[in-house]
Amino acid sequence: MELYHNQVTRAQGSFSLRMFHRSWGIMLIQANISAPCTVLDFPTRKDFAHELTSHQYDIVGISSIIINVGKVREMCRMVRKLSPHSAIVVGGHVAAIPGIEKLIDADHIVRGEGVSWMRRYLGEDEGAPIRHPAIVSGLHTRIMGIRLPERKGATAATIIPSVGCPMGCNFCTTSAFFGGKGKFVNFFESGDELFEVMQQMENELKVHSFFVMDENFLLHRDRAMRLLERMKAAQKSWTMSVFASANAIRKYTMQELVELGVSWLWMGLESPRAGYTKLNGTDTRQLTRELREHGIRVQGSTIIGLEHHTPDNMISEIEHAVSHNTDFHQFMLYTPVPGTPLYQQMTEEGRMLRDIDYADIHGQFKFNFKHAALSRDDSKRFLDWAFWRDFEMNGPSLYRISRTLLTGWKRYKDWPDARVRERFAREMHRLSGIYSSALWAMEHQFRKVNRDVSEQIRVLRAEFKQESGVISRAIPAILGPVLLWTTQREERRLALGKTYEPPTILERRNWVGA
Ligand code: B12
Ligand code: SF4
Repeated sequence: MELYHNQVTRAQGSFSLRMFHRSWGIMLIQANISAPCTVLDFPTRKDFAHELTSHQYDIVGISSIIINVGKVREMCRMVRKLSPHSAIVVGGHVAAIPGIEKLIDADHIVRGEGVSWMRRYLGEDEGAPIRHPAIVSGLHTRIMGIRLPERKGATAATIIPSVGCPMGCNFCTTSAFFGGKGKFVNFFESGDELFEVMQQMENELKVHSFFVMDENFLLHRDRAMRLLERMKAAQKSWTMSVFASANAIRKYTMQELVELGVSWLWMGLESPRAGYTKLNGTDTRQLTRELREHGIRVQGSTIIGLEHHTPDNMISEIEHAVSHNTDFHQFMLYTPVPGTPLYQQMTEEGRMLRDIDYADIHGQFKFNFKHAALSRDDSKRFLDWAFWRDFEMNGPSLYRISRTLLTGWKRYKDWPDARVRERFAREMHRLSGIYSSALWAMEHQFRKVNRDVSEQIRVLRAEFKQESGVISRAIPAILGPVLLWTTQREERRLALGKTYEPPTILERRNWVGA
C-alpha cells in the first residue's frame, strides 16, 4: 500500500519515501450514500470476521484492483460463511478480469464508476451532487529510519475531481476502466466547484496543500484557470500536487503553474520513441529542467519493454530517462492489463502468457506477455537496473526535492504576488533546518554510492545554510548525526527483511440509530 516505495523510490534503501494511502474509492462511495455504512480499510482476516459477525450487514462491498483478486475470493468466502444473508458487491479494477464471475463468489460485479452504481442500487438519487470526503493523503510517513509525527494540517488533503482520462493511451487501465478514449467521469465540472471543495477541505483538515487525484488535471484548462481566478480573489496560497501529460502542461506558462500552486507534477515520459499523442513534439528533458527551475518537483514515469525495445537499445533508453534528472522517477513494465486496448491486441495476437498469477501483474516484476525481443527475465533485470541507475546517478530523491525547493525559493522569495511568496516561504522556513540536517546525513551516507553526487549534496547544503535563519542553521550540527545513525539503523533493519504494514482503519457513517 505504498506508492513511492513500491514503484518509485524502491532502490533508494533507507532514503526511500514511505507512506500508506487510504482506499479513496470506498471512502467516496461511503460519503455519498445515506445508508448506514462502515468502511473497513486494510482489515486483517480477524478484523474482517469480527466486523461481519458483530453487525448485520445487508450489503458487503469489496474494493480491489486486479492483483488482489485472491484476497477478494477469500473475503467472499468469509462473507458467505459468516454473514450468509449479505449481498456481496465487488467493484474497482478487479472487475475488468475476464471471467471474474467464475473466479469469485459475488452477487454483483461493478465495472466503472461506483458512486452512481451504489446510489442506484440503494434506490437513492444517482445524480445528486458529489459530497467530497475529508481525506488525508498519506499516513505513517517514514524516511531515513524515522516515522514523521502526524500533525493536523501537515499532510496534504486528497481531492478527487474526476476518474478516467480521455487521452486513452493503449496500456492505460484507468482510462479504459472509465470508458476509454474521449471519456471520463467528472465529479466537479467547474473551477468554482473545485474551489468550494478545496476550501471546505482547508477548513476541515486545516491544510494548505492538496494532492489532486485526477489522471490529467491540467488537461482541463478552463477549470484550472477559473480555479486560479478564485484562488487569487480569495488570497489562497495553496500548494498542489497534480498528474498531467506533457501536452497538457504545455497549455500553461510557468507563471500560471506557479500561481496555481503546482509544486509537484507527475508526468509520463514513457520513451522518446513512443508515439503517444500526449508527448507529441515535446522535448521532455527541456520541459523537466524548466519546471524544476521554477521550483516544481517533477516525477517522471518511464516504460520498460515497449515494442521497439531490444537488449541493444534498452540501456540507452534507460540512460535517456535517467538524464532527465527528475526529482522522482517511476519505471514500469509495459503491461497488457485486462480491459485495455493493449490487452485486447495481445490476446488477438496470441501473445499473452498463460499461467501468470494475477498477483504478479503489476508492472514491477516480470512481463505477462511475449515480447518480440526481451525475455521475462530480461524485463526484470532491466527494470531493476533502471531504478538503481537513477538512484546512483541522481542521488536520493530527498536531496533532489530539496534542491528544487531551494531553486524555487530563490526565484520566488521576492515575487510580487504575496500568495506565491508565502507558499515558498512556508515550505522553506518549515523545512530548511530539517533538509539541511538530512543533507548532512545523505552527504555522508551516499559517499559509498557515488562520490560526485555526495559532493553535490555538500554544495547544496552550503547553499541551504546561507539561505536559512539562525536557528535553522544550528539544527544540522545536532540533527545531522542523529539522522545518519537512524539511516544506518534502518539499512540494517531492511537487510534483515523488515516490512511495514498499514494500520486497520474503521469509519462509520449515518450510524446513529442503525
Ligand atoms: C491511489 C492509488 C494507489 C494507492 C493505493 C491506495 C489504496 N489504499 O488502495 C497506492 C499508491 C498505495 C497504490 C498501489 C498500487 N497500485 Co495503485 N493506484 C492508485 C490510483 C493512482 C488512484 C486510485 C484512486 O483512489 N482513484 C480514485 C477513486 C475514486 O477511484 P477508484 O479507486 O477507481 O474507485 C472508483 C471505481 O473503481 C469504483 N469502485 C472502487 N471500489 C469499489 C467498490 C465497490 C463495492 C463498488 C461498487 C465500486 C468500487 O467506484 C469508485 C468511484 O467511482 C490508481 C489510478 C487511478 N487514477 O485510479 C492506481 C491503480 C489503481 N493502481 C494500480 C496498481 C497496479 C497498483 C500497484 C500494484 C502498483 C505496484 N506495482 O505496486 C499497487 C498495489 C497496492 C495493493 N497492494 O493493492 C493500477 C491497477 C491496475 C488494475 N487494472 O488493477 C491503477 C489503476 C494504476 C494504473 N493505471 O495502472 N495505488
Ligand atoms: S495520458 Fe496518462 S492517464 Fe491519460 S490515458 Fe495516457 S497514460 Fe492514461
